[in-house]
Amino acid sequence: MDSKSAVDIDQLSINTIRTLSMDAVEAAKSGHPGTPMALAPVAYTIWRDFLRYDPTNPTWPNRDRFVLSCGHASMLLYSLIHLSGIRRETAIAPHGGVDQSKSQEPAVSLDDIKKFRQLGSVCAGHPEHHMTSGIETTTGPLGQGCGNSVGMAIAARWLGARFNTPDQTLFDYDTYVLASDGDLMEGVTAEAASLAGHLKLSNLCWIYDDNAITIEGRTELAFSEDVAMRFGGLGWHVERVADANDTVSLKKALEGFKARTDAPTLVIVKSRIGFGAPKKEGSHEAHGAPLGAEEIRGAKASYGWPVDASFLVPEQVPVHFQRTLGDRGRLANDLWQKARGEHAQAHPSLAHELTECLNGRLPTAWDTQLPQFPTDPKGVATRISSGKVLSALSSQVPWLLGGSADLAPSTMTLVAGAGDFGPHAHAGRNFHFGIREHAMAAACNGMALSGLRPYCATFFVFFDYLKPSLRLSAIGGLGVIYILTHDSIGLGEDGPTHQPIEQLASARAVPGLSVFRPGDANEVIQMWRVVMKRADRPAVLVLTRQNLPTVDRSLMGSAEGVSSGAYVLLDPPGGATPDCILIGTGSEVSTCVEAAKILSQSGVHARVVSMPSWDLFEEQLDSYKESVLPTAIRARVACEAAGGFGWDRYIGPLGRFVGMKSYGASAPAPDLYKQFGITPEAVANAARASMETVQASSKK
Ligand SMILES: Cc1ncc(C[n+]2csc(CCOP(=O)(O)OP(=O)(O)O)c2C)c(N)n1
Ligand SMILES: [Mg+2]
Repeated sequence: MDSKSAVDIDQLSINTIRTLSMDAVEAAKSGHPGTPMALAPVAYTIWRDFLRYDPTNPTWPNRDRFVLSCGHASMLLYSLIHLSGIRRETAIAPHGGVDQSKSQEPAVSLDDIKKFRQLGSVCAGHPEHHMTSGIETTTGPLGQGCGNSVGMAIAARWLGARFNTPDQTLFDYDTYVLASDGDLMEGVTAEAASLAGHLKLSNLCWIYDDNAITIEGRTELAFSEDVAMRFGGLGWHVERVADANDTVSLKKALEGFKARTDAPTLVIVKSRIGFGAPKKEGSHEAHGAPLGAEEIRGAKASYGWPVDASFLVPEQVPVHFQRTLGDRGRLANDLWQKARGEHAQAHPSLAHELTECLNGRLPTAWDTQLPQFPTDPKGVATRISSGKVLSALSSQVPWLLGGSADLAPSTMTLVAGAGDFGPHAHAGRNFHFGIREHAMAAACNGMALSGLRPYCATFFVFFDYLKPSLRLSAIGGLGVIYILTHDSIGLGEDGPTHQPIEQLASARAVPGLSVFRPGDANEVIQMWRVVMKRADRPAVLVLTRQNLPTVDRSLMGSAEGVSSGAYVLLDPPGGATPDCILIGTGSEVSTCVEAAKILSQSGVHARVVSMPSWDLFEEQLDSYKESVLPTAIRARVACEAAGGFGWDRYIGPLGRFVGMKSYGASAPAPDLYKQFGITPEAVANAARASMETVQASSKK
């Protein structure tokens, strides 16, 4: 190809991305055309010259990652996926293990693009990872993609340290991110950038679209910091490109990234939103609405494009993507597969471990080291029993790794002997995320997307600090394990700012999230068993600071009942029909057991149900649910040291809730339980009251 036609094909490719994006938004009558138009040359340069990506094998484990953090520019990504011919992959092996199916179907066809933003389309309004091959992570909430990318870069380092050998480099991928003003303004990005700078993640490159425009207008309305200086201060290497259309300078800047070995890179690129649109270029009007026929014709004319053609893909453009990105990616993938074969020959057990990890399976011996917890009236805090279980699991599952937001000594998440992950220690499995809960969760999403099984930990009250990323774990079906301790007023003296009230209801309201509040050490073991087997959804483990008695299982229901979400812990002696049901979770299970004893002294037969997980209980057959909570027994009490929101569904209109109606207070835990009336006596009284209500209502 001579240099003239080389220029032409570049321009043709860039303009194809632009026009596809404009046309799709126009057809959908909604969407964000301006940023794809402006960033087309940037994305194109990355994909043409840098990205190691095999479109025929989009889950190849050592592929470079491309993250569109400004997910509103989704048409940019769909255009790239379409033009580069990424195949649709049904992920039998979610992280590019051995068995993924090799479909010949495109992940995004031109027809799909024509159905942008319509029901059932693979081209959703914002990119959704679980829906479409080629989308590395779900983005749209600004800042999340930036946070995820730090986890992806961490995973590349960890996988490299674990599986590379002197002869075979199996993991050395880079992660590229496109980020907008909104991304850079979000707090999670600041946390993530700080962490990445500290960890010297030189395999991470963010490209900042410095277009000086957001929805309300020019960024000078709200954003006047010196971004380069900020990132310099965070330990990043900073490159600048004065014009997004200058692909030569872009290439140089990206080469600057490739050359760095000691810092992540930020490339600040000045662009004009809606590039080429006669009236809307450079204006916030190009951000989030169709351009309109007139502007589209004008923009197409300025590109030298047939003004009346829509969804036009010149046939040489996909061919060009094949010859650049495609050929480079296929070659790299072929070499990698060869290296993996040699790796398997030379290091069979390591290779086996890698296969298990990438296939999302548990090693055969994963649960062989689990501790046993004998009956103990004084008991142990669930954060402590959980820490023991975590250590036992870690010893068998190398890719179970994580850490806390500076609370490991409290959350019991430091695994002895597992080593620390740090700027120069990539094999470590204890992560120190710093006091950055939000970025911790966002990074864990990125780690989960890379084949690892991450956990992260903090106090339960700071659930709210990480919630936006947790929500994306749930939307994307990512098996991040959230270990959240100090779960109620039971934490005591730290007072109301640290005592969760509404967090349980809030967690239970998240679709696709498992929430557990185990009642004793043996429930903790069973909870972990369930969680480890469900890598396709996130889990929140709500654990106590204070000791809980370890229940005598020879007298009570087996803790295996945890796997059904709720189970009968204790029934009245002699098979008597219960007069009432007391439902407890976590620390209040033993309160309910004590209440049952009190009631029995006055001849009232109570059933005690331990209900560690609502969502798991909801998954059970109706017949099982009926066996635990028989409809006929309407006198019910739920006891939980939290707000009562949502409990009506289990206690019904005649039941009572014993728990918190306000924020807590600063005092020793036993005083607080008395102060707020969460005691066996209160539960017993509530049961009597509920029984009276039932009686009164049946007389009516
Ligand atoms: C967390 C979050 N807050 C708000 C929004 C709504 N929103 C979408 S894009 C955007 C800002 C647009 O400006 P910028 O990020 O610079 O993107 P550009 O228009 O330049 O592409 C906002 C506020 C969002 N997607 N995520
Ligand atoms: Mg902007």
